[in-house]
Amino acid sequence: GQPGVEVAPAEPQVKPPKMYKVVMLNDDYTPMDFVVDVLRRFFSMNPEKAVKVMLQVHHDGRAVCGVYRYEIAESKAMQVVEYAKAHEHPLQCAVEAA
Ligand code: TYC
Repeated sequence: GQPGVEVAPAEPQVKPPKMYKVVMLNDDYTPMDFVVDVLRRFFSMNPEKAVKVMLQVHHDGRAVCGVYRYEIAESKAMQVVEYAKAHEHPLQCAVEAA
């Protein structure tokens, strides 16, 4: 370029982290009220949203509860399954690339 004019090197590209969905799965045994409690407790949903998502899982077999970075998604999924196990419910969730 122009003599004596320094051009700063391009900044390294800062890319957003890959995101992962926590997906709640239906089963025939976990009580609806318990699923609503889980959605409120672990995914900070208000009562209306929690009921809506619970019914979506009940009718469609699955629904996305939230999208997070990998470590957070895995941690939420594990906490939900452990909490359900502690209450003797078979509730399951899965982590999938968003
Ligand atoms: N299908 C369950 C019932 O009829 C309710 C349920 C909803 C279970 C969502 C799991 O992720 C779930 N009691």
